Amino acid sequence: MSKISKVIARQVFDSRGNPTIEAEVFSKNTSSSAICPSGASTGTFEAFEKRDKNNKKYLGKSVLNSVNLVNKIISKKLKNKNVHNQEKIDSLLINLDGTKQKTKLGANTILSVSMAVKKLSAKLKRIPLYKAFLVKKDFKLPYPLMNIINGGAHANNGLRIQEFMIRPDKAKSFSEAIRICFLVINNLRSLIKKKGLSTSVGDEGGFAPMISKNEDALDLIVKAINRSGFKNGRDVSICLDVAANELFKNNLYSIHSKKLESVERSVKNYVKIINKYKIKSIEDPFAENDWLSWNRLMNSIKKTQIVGDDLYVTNLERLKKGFLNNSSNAILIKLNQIGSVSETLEVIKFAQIIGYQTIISHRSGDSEDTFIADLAIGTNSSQIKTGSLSRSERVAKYNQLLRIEEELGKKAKMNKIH
Ligand code: 2PG
Ligand code: MG
Repeated sequence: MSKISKVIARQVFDSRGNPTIEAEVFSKNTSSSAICPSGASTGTFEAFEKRDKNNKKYLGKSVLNSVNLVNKIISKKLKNKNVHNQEKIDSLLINLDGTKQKTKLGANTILSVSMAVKKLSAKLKRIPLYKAFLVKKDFKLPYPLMNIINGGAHANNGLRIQEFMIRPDKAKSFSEAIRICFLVINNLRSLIKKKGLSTSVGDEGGFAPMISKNEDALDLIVKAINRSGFKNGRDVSICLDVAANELFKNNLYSIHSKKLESVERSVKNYVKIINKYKIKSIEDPFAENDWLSWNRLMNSIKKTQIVGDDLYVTNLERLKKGFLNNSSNAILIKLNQIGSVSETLEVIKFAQIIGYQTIISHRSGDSEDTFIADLAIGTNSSQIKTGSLSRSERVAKYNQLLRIEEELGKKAKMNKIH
């Protein structure tokens, strides 16, 4: 047994330059730290992100109260607790908070400590972090869902859809997966340049050219895939995150153009673009409470992966509801949507039992912390969504996966995607 001696926290900054919390957990002279990420297009049912609303010094965005909570209260509570008993530590923190959405302590406060505990436990056991989760052998690498064009709330170009991603289905290794994405991204950059558009990037590292039609973005991506010598829909697949919460008004949606349209029309248009662009995965095609429309889409498609993000918010109760409603066949996993490592693992376990694909995800405000790269492997998740091959906070996760692939050597295999 290794006992926690103290926990300290500090305010650091995320990739958007906003304050966030880093916790550091100590056991004698050894320590591990973790940084909490932060979303922009957040679901209503996500656990609460605590910020100092009244502190004008940081425009109400600082997390100094959370830092205080860790230093003054959480540290005392966790002192002498066994660092290897993650579930016990997480439930202590959850009970200390005592609210449904972690509004008292803040999910960001709790999660930073929870992740740091997990890291310290692995460090003290002298095992790599990816070996400290659910899978104990036959580790598999996830396919990257690489976000190469940013729109929606992550850019200011007017694109309806938030994320246009590619998945290198042809890849037989993770390094090959990255090479394929690298080629497509470089060809995409040339194509965007040729059009006289900006090649600057959005929050998640994808290009954010001033185009506003979804189909223009999709055409550019298909061209880039072809130019790279790959076949769209076979070697490389296009995947989308619509983030439809942001495009929902009076039971109508403005997904396919600025004009609001009925669910029926939206479904028809989805089927159209799925066929035309051989789209393999769509995340949040409808709003977080519009269960019926999700089911409608599921009944209208055959093979497409339908991913619940804002719909489930990594919450077991919502996932169960979605399963009964046949809302999707995959779930996006974000640690800070629920606020602790143990609860996240519970959701992943359940999702895999019911046959859902699990996709581990970053947030649009992220950091140099690479926890999710290890989590993807350690939970046998088939995919990871962590931005483009640009911006160090995104690339850090890919680099960590490359390191793990190297460490696994000949035993390294890619996961399966259906
Ligand atoms: C999403 C995420 C991550 P945000 O919607 O899936 O890409 O964005 O962190 O802004 O919620
Ligand atoms: Mg999403």
